[in-house]
This record gives sequence, C-alpha cells and structure tokens, in this order.
Amino acid sequence: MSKTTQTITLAILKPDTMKSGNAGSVINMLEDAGFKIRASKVLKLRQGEAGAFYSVHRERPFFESLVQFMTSGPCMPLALEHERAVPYLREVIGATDPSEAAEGTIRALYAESKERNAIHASDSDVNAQLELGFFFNRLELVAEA
Ligand code: FUP
Repeated sequence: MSKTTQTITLAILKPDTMKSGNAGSVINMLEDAGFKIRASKVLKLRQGEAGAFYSVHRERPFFESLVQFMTSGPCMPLALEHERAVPYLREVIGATDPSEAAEGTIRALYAESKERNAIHASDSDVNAQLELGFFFNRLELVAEA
C-alpha cells in the first residue's frame, strides 16, 4: 500500500472527454470505484493557465501541443475523496499512454493518445494539494461528511 495521507485529490476531465460526451460515463466510473465528489466546475483554461498548470513539463517537446489541447474546449476539474485518494485514482485512470493502460481503466476505455488521454489525476500528495488549490478555493471544497 502506498504511503499517503491525502484523502482528496484532483481529477480533470479533459477537453476530449467533454467534447465526446463521455463526462457522465467517466463520473459514473469514478463513483463506482468509491470516490465521493467534493467539488466540481466546468471551465475553459486560457493559455497562461494551462501553461502554469503543466509548468513542470515546460521543456518537454509535447508542451505546446499539450497546452493547445487543454485550451481547446471546456474541461471539468473534480475534487475526489477516498481514503487513499492519490494512488487509488492513479490506478483507476490507468497509464498515461492508453495502449499501456490496464483493462477496465478509464484511459483504456476513453483515451485516444498520450495527449488526448481523457483525464488528469494528481501524482503525489503534495501535487494534489497544489492542484486542488489551483482550481478550488476553501469554500468550494466540501468538507468531509
Ligand atoms: P500523467 O501523470 O499520467 O497524466 O502523465 P505525465 O505526467 O507523464 O504527462 C503529463 C501530461 O503530458 C499528460 F497530460 C499527458 C501529456 N503527455 C503528452 O501530451 N505527450 C507525451 O508524450 C507524454 C505526456
């Protein structure tokens, strides 16, 4: 079991998922997996915001294309609660490259490519806190029931 203390993590339903009408199906999968939705919104990222969100990848060859994709339409950030929120959401979404994503994962079902890969999930407790703060303020994050 991974060491984790973070019970809320960030997912983003990416523009491909919103455009193809798969948001509801993906949310069903997240709820069936046991996540509770603690915050959500629909928004369209601007270039500077998408660039800031993915700033660790600034030097990577795919960065500009990724920013272009992430600003191409609305996306849906979600705050998701689970006792092992961060590692468990990573399991449920599957590998970055859909051709490597395990059967039954969200990316195996809905991702088209490494870029258009349906959903984002924070990859560490520290990043979950930073990324939740990027999209939601304290009032918007519903406290644990
Ligand atoms: P993940 O954490 O699974 O989303 O994947 P990474 O941290 O490896 O990738 C960060 C983002 O870059 C993801 F949105 C996918 C995107 N990416 C590409 O667009 N092309 C690549 O070749 C690799 C990653």
